[in-house]
Order: sequence, then C-alpha cells, then structure tokens
Amino acid sequence: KDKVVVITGASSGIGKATTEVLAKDGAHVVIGARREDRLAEIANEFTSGQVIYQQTDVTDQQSVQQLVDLAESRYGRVDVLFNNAGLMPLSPLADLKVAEWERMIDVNIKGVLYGIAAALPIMIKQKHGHIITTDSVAGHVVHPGSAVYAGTKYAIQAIMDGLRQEQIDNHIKTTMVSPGAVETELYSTISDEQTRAQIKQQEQEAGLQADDVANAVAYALDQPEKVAINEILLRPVNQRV
Ligand code: NJP
Repeated sequence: KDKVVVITGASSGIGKATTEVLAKDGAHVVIGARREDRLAEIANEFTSGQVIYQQTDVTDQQSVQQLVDLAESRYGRVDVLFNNAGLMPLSPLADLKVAEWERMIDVNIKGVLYGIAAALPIMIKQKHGHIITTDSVAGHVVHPGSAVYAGTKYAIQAIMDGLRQEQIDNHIKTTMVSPGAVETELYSTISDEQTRAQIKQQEQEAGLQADDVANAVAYALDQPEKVAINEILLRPVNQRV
C-alpha cells in the first residue's frame, strides 16, 4: 500500500488513472510525461507529497533517469516502475511514414529500455522491485495498418520476458498489461484523419475505460511476494481480436 511507484506517460489515459488508483490506496507516486501542466493538475488532487512530478521525455535517457532518481532521492527506494508512455500512429507500411515508425520505436521500445536502465540497478541493489509495462493486444495480433505499432509491442514481450528470466534471483517481478481498445487520447497520435476518426469512434463505442486498466495494474501489485502476474490481457467483452 505504501509502495514507491514511478509512472511514465502519466499525464493522461492509463497512466493518469493508475496514478489516481494507486495514490488513493496509499502509494507514493512519482509521475512523468511531457505535459507538465497536466502532471501538476494530477498532483494537486492529492495531499502534498503523495504524488510528485517531473517533466519527462522518455525518448531522452537522461530525462528518464532523472525521474527515477527523483523517486529514489525522495523516498530512498523504488518499488515499482510502470513504463506506460506510448504512441500509436497507425498507418499501412506502404504509406512510408518513416518518421512515425521512428517515433514509435523511440517511445514504445527505447523509452521502456531507458526505464529499465534507470530502475534496474536500484532494484538489483534492493533485491526487490516490480517493472510493469503497458503492452497491448497488438503485442499478440497484427492487423493491416498496425504493423509497426504491433512490432513495438511484440518487442516489449521479448524484452520483458528476458528481464523476468534474468532477474529471478533478485526477486524482481515483471508484468505486462495488455489491453484491447481503451478510451483515451491515444487515437490523437494517428495522423491520417479518417483512421483517427475511426479509431476514436471504436474506442468510444466499445472501449474499456482507463480505470479498468489501472485496476489490472493494482491487482498485479497487490499479490503476495511469491506471486508474479506476468501478463494481464484484457479486452472489452465485445472486441473480437
Ligand atoms: O494513451 P494517452 P493511453 N515522453 O495518449 C505519454 C497503450 N495502449 O493511456 O508526454 C513521455 O492518453 C503522454 O504524455 P505527454 C499505449 O500503447 C493503449 O491509451 O504529456 N511521455 C501520455 O501521458 C501506451 O503504451 C490502448 O504527451 C510520453 C501517454 O504517453 C499506453 O497504453 C490499447 C511521450 C499516452 O497517454 C498508454 O496510452 C492498448 C514521451 N516522449 C495499449 N510520448 C488504447 N488506448 O486503446 C507520449 O492495447 N507520452
């Protein structure tokens, strides 16, 4: 309950909801994202010190390091890192939106690796810790238009399972939370207007709420020491694939 939790991509959607769920339950939450005004609003919902924030760009290794260092210097430990920041600019490969492919690789893969690089030495020293990442149903199935996004999420599956196997002796748990459609601001990262409108509508009509995913994270954190929930895959009941 009084865990020290670092969350990236906490300015909206799943990261924001998880911050609120965990902080209400007594966790100290250190949040990062690029939109500092949003982070400040979230921190202000709580009594002073429960949620602290720092502007963070996960594509910058030093910036991620500083966020994790803030948690360690303030609380003396880091129990949980939730690598949640992500982008989903869907497009068919033939559209050659190379800059968007690179952004997804930078945020969805390299951002997660930078988080691991920052937290792992601390967790190894502590001989305990829990690294969680927001993966996706897209880490299991690919659709036309989602090749690169899915590719980044498949990559995270490999990285997280490698981490799990390597860190068993240090008692570091790993969890991937893999949602289907969730009603958040993620559709806004899609540059093609028609696809953006279509995904927005899908999420609004059929999506999970960010709180549903936050509750899955809380469940994984709430387990006894000996239990590791390595993946939670959750879809809205009416989502087929
Ligand atoms: O979306 P959104 P979600 N550095 O847009 C941040 C996965 N997922 O909550 O920097 C730091 O509300 C951005 O903050 P800001 C998805 O792949 C979702 O849905 O201020 N932070 C914001 O806080 C992603 O991994 C669905 O713009 C950066 C956050 O990321 C995770 O859920 C389905 C950043 C995005 O929040 C959270 O996304 C699924 C950077 N460079 C998986 N760039 C779904 N919604 O349907 C972005 O399977 N952020």
